[in-house]
Amino acid sequence: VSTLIYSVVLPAHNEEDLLETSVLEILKGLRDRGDAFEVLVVENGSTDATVAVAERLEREHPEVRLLRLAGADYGRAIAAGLLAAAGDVIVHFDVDYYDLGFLDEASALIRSGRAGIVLASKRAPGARDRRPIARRVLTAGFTTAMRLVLQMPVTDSHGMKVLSRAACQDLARTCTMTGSLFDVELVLRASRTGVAITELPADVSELRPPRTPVIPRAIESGAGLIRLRVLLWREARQPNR
Ligand SMILES: Nc1nc2c(ncn2[C@@H]2O[C@H](COP(=O)(O)OP(=O)(O)OP(=O)(O)O)[C@@H](O)[C@H]2O)c(=O)[nH]1
Ligand SMILES: [Mg+2]
Repeated sequence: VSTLIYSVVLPAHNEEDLLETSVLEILKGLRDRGDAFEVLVVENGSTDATVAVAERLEREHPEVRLLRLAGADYGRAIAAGLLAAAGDVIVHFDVDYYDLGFLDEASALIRSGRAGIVLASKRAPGARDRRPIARRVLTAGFTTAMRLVLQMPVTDSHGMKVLSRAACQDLARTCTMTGSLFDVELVLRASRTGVAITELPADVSELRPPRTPVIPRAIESGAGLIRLRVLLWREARQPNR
């Protein structure tokens, strides 16, 4: 069995238009770099041809593995990808947002042991966020809420990140939040257990316009934040649950 360096976890839901281009670009980038890797496409709940596209990619490229779960859920997909990953360095990309330059910089920090998680932050000094204004405002509000409600030690936990498998796989197993709150829970639990977390400024331009309207998105995030707050309070009161 060869030792994998990278596992790229790529959650995919209704991505028939972008999946192939994104996977091919990621494959090319990593093949050029020369380290052994796998790309885990984690699909759930798609109603378009995503599964057919992913199955074909899996047949044609030995590095591609498809995981399928029931029921659309971003958080559960990421969790499953982290748990299935065999590489020492886990890279979480989105189908519409990935950056091999970030992978290089972040994985150097992970491989040297200087960080356990490296986040691409849309809110860090020097970040460039070219998404629509409504998304940027939402992110700014969510960052403030995370810091106030959860004492979150970082400015952004969504989107691209690189993680040390040794530091994060057990943690991922303990995280129960679904949807977009999974990332928040993982980063928070990691910081609470002493995993070193570094943020690099992100340069974000997504490959397509947002798919969820901003108000439902804000409600989902806000409600999730409250659920996570309550979960952590309950845990603190019954530590041996
Ligand atoms: N497996 C899985 N992947 C998902 C799900 N929802 C989104 N994704 C994937 O997560 C990544 C980001 O999804 P987007 O729909 O672009 O979400 P976003 O950019 O956070 O939000 P929008 O601004 O609303 O588009 C993409 O790779 C999607 O395919 C889901 O329910 N299940
Ligand atoms: Mg998007």
